[in-house]
Amino acid sequence: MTTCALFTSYESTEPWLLEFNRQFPHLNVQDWQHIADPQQVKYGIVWKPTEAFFKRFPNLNTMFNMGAGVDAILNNPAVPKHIDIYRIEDGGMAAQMNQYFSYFLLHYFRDMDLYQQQQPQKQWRVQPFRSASSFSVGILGLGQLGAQLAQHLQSFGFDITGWSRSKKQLDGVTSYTGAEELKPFLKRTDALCCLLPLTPDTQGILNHQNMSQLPKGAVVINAGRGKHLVVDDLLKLLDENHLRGAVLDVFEQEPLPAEHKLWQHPKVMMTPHSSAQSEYAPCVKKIGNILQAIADSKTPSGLVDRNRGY
Ligand code: NDP
Ligand code: OXD
Repeated sequence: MTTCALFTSYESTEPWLLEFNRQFPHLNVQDWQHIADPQQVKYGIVWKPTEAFFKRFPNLNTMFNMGAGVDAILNNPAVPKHIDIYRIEDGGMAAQMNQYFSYFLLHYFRDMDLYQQQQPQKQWRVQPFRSASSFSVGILGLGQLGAQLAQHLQSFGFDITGWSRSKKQLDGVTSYTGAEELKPFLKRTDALCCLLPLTPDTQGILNHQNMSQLPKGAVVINAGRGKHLVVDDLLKLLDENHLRGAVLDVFEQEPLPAEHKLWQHPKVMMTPHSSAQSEYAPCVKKIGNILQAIADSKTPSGLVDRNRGY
């Protein structure tokens, strides 16, 4: 029987174990601390595993990251280099990202920030009409989450573009690729949505040089990783009124320290890394199906390319 060791750093393993048992009763998924014979364990199902986990299971050869982003696991020196890492593709997160970005994009597109400022002044003033097709939403990263967001946002009639490493053929989406197409992409983007993985190539991509290419009055929404953003560059562009506002879900240090200046900034809206969470049922289904594919000697998708960093 396949034994899998389950490790979670932020919550009880119980709901995951129940879901594995419900969907895949033939798999022996156990809390990592309760496994009687750690030597025979080859599979780990983890979120931010500690060194103790790898010490306990010296014969691991495959790991499932219980989230989409693998930056933490790839940067964890305790993770042996020979282990195959699979990540969660979608796992219920795409629908949540669609809700999250829709909410904030409509906030700005329908001038809710301006009406919020008008209300305490008792100002009855209708902001000028703007057609949805003139509002350009640019998505950094057209992967599992970004591509589904690009499709979803079309129902609002926005002009949708995306930037990725490889060219995409997505209905209604203008695809930009590579460093040379970043500038033209940014120049036409009114709302920049970041859904990139954090890699050496993407770290700090939301910097002054790039964000100042956005048209005056643009907004930035970052749900990728905190290290994509250079916070001081963002604050400068907001304070100079080049940018209209920003929404941040992810931060270099999480939880964001109480003394951080971002908490107080009037043009910044923040959420505590809550834009999309791994959902038990779809994530367990993905992991179970990958284990089955491995057992059948098939090549499942979701294998992380360590050289690319995602
Ligand atoms: P994918 O790996 O499916 O997609 C990544 C996309 O980024 C791809 O389109 C890829 O291009 C593009 N990309 C990567 N590197 C570059 C580069 N150097 N230049 C241009 N494009 C690049 O990831 P997901 O969509 O599943 O997730 C994206 C990220 O979202 C995660 O890594 C994580 O950081 C974040 N996330 C945040 C959550 C939150 O709660 N805040 C929840 C879930 C995810 P190509 O297609 O050509 O390979
Ligand atoms: C993820 C996340 O990467 O929750 O899945 O950020």
